[in-house]
Formats: sequence, C-alpha cells, structure tokens
Amino acid sequence: MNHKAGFVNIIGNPNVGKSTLMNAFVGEKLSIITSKAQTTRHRILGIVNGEDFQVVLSDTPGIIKPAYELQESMMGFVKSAFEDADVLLYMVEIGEQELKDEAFFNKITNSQIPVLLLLNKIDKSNQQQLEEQVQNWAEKVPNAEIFPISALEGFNVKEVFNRIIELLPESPPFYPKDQLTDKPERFFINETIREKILFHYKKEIPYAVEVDTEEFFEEETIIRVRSVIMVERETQKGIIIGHKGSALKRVGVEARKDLETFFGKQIHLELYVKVNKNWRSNQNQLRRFGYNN
Ligand SMILES: Nc1nc2c(ncn2[C@@H]2O[C@H](COP(=O)(O)OP(=O)(O)OP(=O)(O)O)[C@@H](O)[C@H]2O)c(=O)[nH]1
Ligand SMILES: [Mg+2]
Repeated sequence: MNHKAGFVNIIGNPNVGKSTLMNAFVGEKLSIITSKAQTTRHRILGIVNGEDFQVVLSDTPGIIKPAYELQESMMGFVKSAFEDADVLLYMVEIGEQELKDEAFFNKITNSQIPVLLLLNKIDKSNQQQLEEQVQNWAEKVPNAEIFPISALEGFNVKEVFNRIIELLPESPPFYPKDQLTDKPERFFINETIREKILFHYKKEIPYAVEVDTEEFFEEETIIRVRSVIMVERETQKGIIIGHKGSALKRVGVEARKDLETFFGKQIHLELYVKVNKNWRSNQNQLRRFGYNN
C-alpha cells in the first residue's frame, strides 16, 4: 500500500479561526483559542495519523506587522510555515478583505504548491454574502481552491481533510504514528494558563504575559506543577494577582480543571507572578521561552 505524508500549514490573519480548525482536525485541544487576536504565538504541530497517511498540520500565529521582538519571532514562525509546506491552508473569515501584509499575500498568490483558501465562519453569514465573498476571493487568489467552512461547527471540515489527503505526496511518515504534536507537556501547561489570562484580563495585560513551567513532576495519580506568570511591570503584577489573590486564584482553578482533562490525571498547580522587565524585547529571554527562529 502506498503511504502519503506531508506538511499542511495553516496561515492567515489573527483571530480568523486557525487554531479552531487545527484542533478540529486533530480532535484534541492542542492550540488555545480565544476571541482576542494574537492568541497563538508559536508554530504548533498537530499530527493526524491514518493507516496509509500522516498529515502534519501546523498552526501558526496570525499575520501582523511586528512592533517588537516577540512579534518578529512570531512572524518568523509564519515564514517557516511557508517554506516547508506541501499544502497551504490560507484561512480568511467572512467579511475580511485581504491580508494586511502584502509580502505574505504575494507569497500565497504566487505559491507553487497547492493552496486551499478556507473561508471560515460561514455560520455567521447568509447565502448572498457567501456567494459574493467566494467570487471576490476567486478573483484575488486565482491559484486557490476555495472551501467555505465553519471550523467551529465542523461544516465542510471533513471535505477539506479529504482534499488534503488527495494532494499529499507519497512519502513515509515523518513522525512516529502515535505522536500527536511536537510540543512537550510543559508547553500545554503554559498555554492553558495563558488562555485563562487572555480570558480574564483586559487591554495590554495578556500581551505582556509569558508563562514558564519550572517544575513538572508526574507521579502515579497526580502531576505536580509549578509555573511562573511573567509580566513586564510591577503594576501588572498587582493586577494579575488581584484583591487578596482572588484574580490569580481564578486563573489557577480554571487552568487546573482544563489540564486535568487534557492529561487525564489529577493536577496540583502552584502559580506565582514575577516581573521580568521588557522580556518581549529581550533576545535572551525570548530564546529561553522558545521563540528562537
Ligand atoms: N462563529 C464562528 N466563530 C469561530 C469559528 N471558528 C473560530 N471562531 C471563533 O473565532 C475566535 C478566534 O478563533 P481562533 O481559533 O483562536 O483564531 P486564530 O486564527 O487561531 O487566532 P490567533 O491565534 O490569534 O491568530 C474564537 O472566538 C473562536 O471561537 C467559526 O467557524 N464560526
Ligand atoms: Mg491561534
């Protein structure tokens, strides 16, 4: 039997639903999802294995004009996703016009590899709007095949997956067939905590936060975790902690519940907050947190 395998990389503007789609394909919550832009900061692999195929999906950060080092690194992940793709999934959402970054947009329209343009969130549109937008995108990206989808509701997701399989080259698998992702356990702990912070804090706070898991001890029935929430300034530390620690406690309780589901084990989660001045602009700090590319 011939085996197919390849890299299928999801790119697009912030907040269009890239992570929602990857999780839908994989059937696990590998990527955090929030209603805020720039939720995803890394390139995260989600691997879907079948007897005769392996689809290595990449979720990537939404494309932005970088304003500081962290964002530069995030766009480095996007760039790398252009370089090794066998199939590109360019995701747009209903009502969106085009990528704000012209260079990336040109890469898509000039792509030598197959591009599937996924018009997402069609659950929010009507038939007329949908037809107009499909027409519009067909003109703008003539090299793409267009799929209207709803990643949230699973509409047309299976059809996209089947098309991906058709397009994949013949190849042996790149990863062991029982592997789901390239990221270690600590990464999912950091991300789950960061998701709760994106939910509960406003404005600049979530963007000034990085989470680092310093301890991870797995015992037979429990995993003991200690993570630090890093902020850039003393005032942000106070906001994260909240009155008598209540805000931080809420983050801890919610993150622990999600992590218990994810790992299928009891979790003991200890959280503390530390100021790490301007970590977002510091190359050494960024490297430490895995933003090296
Ligand atoms: N109505 C609707 N909402 C969706 C759909 N797909 C995703 N969303 C919502 O859109 C928001 C952003 O989803 P994400 O999956 O985090 O988007 P993203 O493209 O990964 O965002 P970044 O990581 O910030 O670039 C969330 O509130 C999702 O629930 C969809 O098909 N329909
Ligand atoms: Mg995302």
